[in-house]
Amino acid sequence: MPSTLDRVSGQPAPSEITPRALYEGRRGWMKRLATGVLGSGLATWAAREALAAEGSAKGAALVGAKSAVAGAVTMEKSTSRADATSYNNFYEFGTDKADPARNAHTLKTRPWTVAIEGEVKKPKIFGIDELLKLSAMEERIYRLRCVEGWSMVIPWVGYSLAELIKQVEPTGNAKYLEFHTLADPKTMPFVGSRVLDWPYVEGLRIDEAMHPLSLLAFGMYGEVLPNQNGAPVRLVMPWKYGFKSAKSIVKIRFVEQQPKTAWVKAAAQEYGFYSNVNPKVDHPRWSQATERRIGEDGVFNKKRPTLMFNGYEAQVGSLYAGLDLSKNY
Ligand SMILES: Nc1nc2c(c(=O)[nH]1)N[C@H]1C(S)=C(S)[C@@H](COP(=O)(O)O)O[C@H]1N2
Ligand SMILES: [Mo]
Repeated sequence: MPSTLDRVSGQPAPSEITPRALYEGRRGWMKRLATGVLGSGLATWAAREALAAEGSAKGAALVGAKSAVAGAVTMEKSTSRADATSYNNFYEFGTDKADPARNAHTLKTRPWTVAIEGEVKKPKIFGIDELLKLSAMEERIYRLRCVEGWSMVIPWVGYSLAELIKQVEPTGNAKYLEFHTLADPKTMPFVGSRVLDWPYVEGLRIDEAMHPLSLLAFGMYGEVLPNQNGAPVRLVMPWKYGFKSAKSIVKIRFVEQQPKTAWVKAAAQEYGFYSNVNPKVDHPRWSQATERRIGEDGVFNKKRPTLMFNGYEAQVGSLYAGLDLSKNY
């Protein structure tokens, strides 16, 4: 059966997604990278098709019991593992969708620590094996909606971020969490490029972070996370645009002020702090009313209606009562 992956579909080009100045900065960077394939869109699609066909090597098993958290297991058909592990955004490894699968083999996921700092009574540096044992693993099947207009359905393995937060006992001053991800120029070829101000920093309000749907993920499809999907530990925020779901986390700071996230620094008028999925608030350069489900839609189609809070409104809507969502995008 031919792959149903989009080839020249409504996917915005990187030049549309990234602000022009940054894009031009990246163009310079890309010219300096002497890798024939990067320049050619067609070659890149072909490379990704090949990666998808191969499938990335299977990882060690990591299974979880079906989550009992309300809304955590959608009945929608999951995206194929091949697509979810070959069509990625992980800008530390490149800006084309095929780059992470091609380049992230250099990421060293052992040893790995996650430092918990700031406004907590029990700051601590957790080793990854300790984190893996901190709470029972659950399987959660979430929709993932990228701000670019595509979506997937992915079976993750992990536990609620709240389990980790409870262990470190936030102080009364902890209003926000700031997530720092690895920025290692030796193993990540685009760290040092001007695409973003590295490290990739993300943030959440503490009540958002404590919500039972906020997931600390270690695996997907019943296996440990492939590097390109954010090994060994990442966030998954199903009601927010995908870029809030920071990959390969090394530090979590509890802070009083709203964090300056990498995307807000890059283009605050396009990517807000909240970034809740919202079909009624368009991106300044494209509509957010509909989306393309990867592996499902035709080549040029973007026909699925996007749902308020990505379909998690019943669970998370109350977090935003009284907040003007068109101003707090
Ligand atoms: N560190 C880091 N995390 C990141 C990104 C990134 O570039 N760097 N991209 C984000 C974006 S835009 C999306 S859509 C999701 C994609 O996750 P997936 O590749 O596992 O589907 O990861 C997010 N997390
Ligand atoms: Mo994204």
